[in-house]
Amino acid sequence: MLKFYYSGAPNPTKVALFLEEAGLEYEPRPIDTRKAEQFDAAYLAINPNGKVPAIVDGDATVFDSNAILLYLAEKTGKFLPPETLANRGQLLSWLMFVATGVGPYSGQAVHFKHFAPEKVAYAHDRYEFEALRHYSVLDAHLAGHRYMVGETYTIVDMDVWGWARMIPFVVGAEAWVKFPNLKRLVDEIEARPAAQRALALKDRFTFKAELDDEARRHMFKHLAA
Ligand SMILES: N[C@@H](CCC(=O)N[C@@H](CS)C(=O)NCC(=O)O)C(=O)O
Repeated sequence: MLKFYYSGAPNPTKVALFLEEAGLEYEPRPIDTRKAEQFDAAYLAINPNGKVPAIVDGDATVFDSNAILLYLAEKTGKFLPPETLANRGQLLSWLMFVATGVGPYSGQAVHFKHFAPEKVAYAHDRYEFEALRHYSVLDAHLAGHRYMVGETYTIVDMDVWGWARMIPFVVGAEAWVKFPNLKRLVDEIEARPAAQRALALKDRFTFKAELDDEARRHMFKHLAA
């Protein structure tokens, strides 16, 4: 059975959404990143980048949430737009946009807003600005389209949901006022039973809650370097 290595963080949660939407059978394998389980040798053999999510599906090993979404969609034929070159171009463009823009800028915005041991105004402002700018690109696109690609619910919407649902934590809840179209999509997805099951997955195991010195040592390795 497909093994899903995950935590309750945004990138694993979008893969959980696909697995639940597609009704695929899978074995959840919790990786507690605050206890350094992402650096166990056995896990590094699956994801050499030492992050979640990853999957092992028979003899296929896939890491990085965006690669996993594309792999699973192609494997099942589910949650892809109608098969045209134009749709394929849009699908790849938006997937890469989330992978290289929305995800990393949101992650760094969270780091400098909530977790950095010292307040660095320049870094905080830059990443918050860029996270907001990326969300505004999504919002503008969704002003003219119900979904991100091809007017059907696809893996790109799941990909967007993974981070956009975290907007209050990333840049502050007041930002929703600026992104009514993105909020509409997030609310629509969040109301789906599959999304509720994906969100509940983290509660099946106990993950370490405290971001204490031990967790910081594992997750912010540059502090020791
Ligand atoms: N590009 C990767 C990023 C994965 C990532 O940053 N995962 C975070 C959780 S959302 C993680 O594993 N953090 C633990 C750590 O950095 O040690 C993806 O989209 O899967």
